Amino acid sequence: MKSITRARWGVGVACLALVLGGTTAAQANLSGSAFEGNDGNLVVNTPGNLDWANVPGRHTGIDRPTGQTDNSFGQGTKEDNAAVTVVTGAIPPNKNDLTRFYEASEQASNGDIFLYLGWERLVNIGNANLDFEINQSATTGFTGTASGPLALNRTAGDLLVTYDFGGSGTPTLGLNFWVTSATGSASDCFSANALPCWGKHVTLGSTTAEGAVNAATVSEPIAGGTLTTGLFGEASINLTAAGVFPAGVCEAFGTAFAKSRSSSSFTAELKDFIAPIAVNISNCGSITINKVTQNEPVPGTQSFAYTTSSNLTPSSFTLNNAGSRTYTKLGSGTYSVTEGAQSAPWSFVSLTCDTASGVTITGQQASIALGAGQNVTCTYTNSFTKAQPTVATTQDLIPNDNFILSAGLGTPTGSITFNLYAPSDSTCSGTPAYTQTVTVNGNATYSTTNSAFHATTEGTWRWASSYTGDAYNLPASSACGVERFTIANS
Ligand SMILES: [Ca+2]
Ligand SMILES: [Ca+2]
Ligand SMILES: [Ca+2]
Repeated sequence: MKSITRARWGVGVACLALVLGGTTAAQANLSGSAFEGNDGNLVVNTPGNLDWANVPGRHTGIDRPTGQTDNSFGQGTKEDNAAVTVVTGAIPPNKNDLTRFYEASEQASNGDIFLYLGWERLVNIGNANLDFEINQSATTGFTGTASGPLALNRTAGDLLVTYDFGGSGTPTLGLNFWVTSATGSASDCFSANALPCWGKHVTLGSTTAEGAVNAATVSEPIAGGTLTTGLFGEASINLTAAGVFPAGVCEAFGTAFAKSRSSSSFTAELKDFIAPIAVNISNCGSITINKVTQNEPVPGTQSFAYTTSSNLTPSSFTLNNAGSRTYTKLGSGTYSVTEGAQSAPWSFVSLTCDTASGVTITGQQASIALGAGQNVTCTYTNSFTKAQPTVATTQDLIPNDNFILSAGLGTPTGSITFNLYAPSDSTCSGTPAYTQTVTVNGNATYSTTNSAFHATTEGTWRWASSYTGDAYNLPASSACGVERFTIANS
């Protein structure tokens, strides 16, 4: 039903265009837009305005180099064909050889969605008849290097912007919607006699759209260089005024491509194309949730579950104590966003949203009746009570010992064994807790080199060390516990 409504509306606009078409005030932007869409150049002429050189969100499609590797539609492909064939080879000299196209879109402060389109061609052959196809979904495999058969992935409501320039004067801009058996009947087709097809053609009037082709050499600030007369065309379209975005309905177009027609006839053969690029033309709103924790910083993360009553995606996520998350491309509808249960020491402080329009806040829940194109930002604030950490300590030490060998005859040899006994062995008679043997070479002080054994058991630890003696010296020992230390934890 939607497409039928659009088709009827289009008839009225077509009549209107006949009246207004010749009276378009040159170089005035569309009402509500700052884009210089009909001055036939790419640079800003009036400070504060936008043009291709500075428009935000500009997307660029670049064709393959002209010549034998350029690809185009072949075998009589026409606009209504969803099944197309891609061939390679030079574009015939009497057909438009596209080189690049530009796209940008924005939502004006009055809520209207504006679409800006630009094209460039290699040679000025006079007429320029081309179309921009703008689809909701991408076609798999439709890339700059595609060749052979291709099935264009068209969805009901997809857009075809027609751009017909007769070689001088103002281009004629038009719009068709893709119609399927789910949204219309064969009588809704503009040219074809079977579904699916492009629906009734709407000629866009001067309050809805404007465009121009360069009538003199202009600079090309994006690609560099200049473009001589007739090599550049642009258009600015108020898609909302053109009926693309019916009130209260969220729609999003994600891909666009440009193609040249052989003549001004809608059913003329398609020739050159520039492969699709990703775009983001949408009237869909968004909900942004900010999470604020008072008295930051706080280590760790806290989880919040957001319950939803409709297609809020994702349905849940984890935020840091301070963080934000934006849900985009939401249709009109009511969304419920709820902070999950707070457990001690966390406590809920407040929930606010930046607009009261359509928003009802109950406790920790925001119920948002989101209108198409409406953006709402909500902020949760919570707080926490500082925790009192508990403390426990343990001590250990790494023991070492010295053995001073003196008064030995000659240069004593042999070895010294150091033994350390745990507190449970007060007579140094069992197995040592730690032992080390060092080689003796003369009268000197010998030391252990322990760095790994830790004494931790509470009580008194005892050393007992002994020298082996040699051919000139008798053995010698230190008595058990002459050297000792005590670990006390209380
Ligand atoms: Ca311009
Ligand atoms: Ca300009
Ligand atoms: Ca091409």
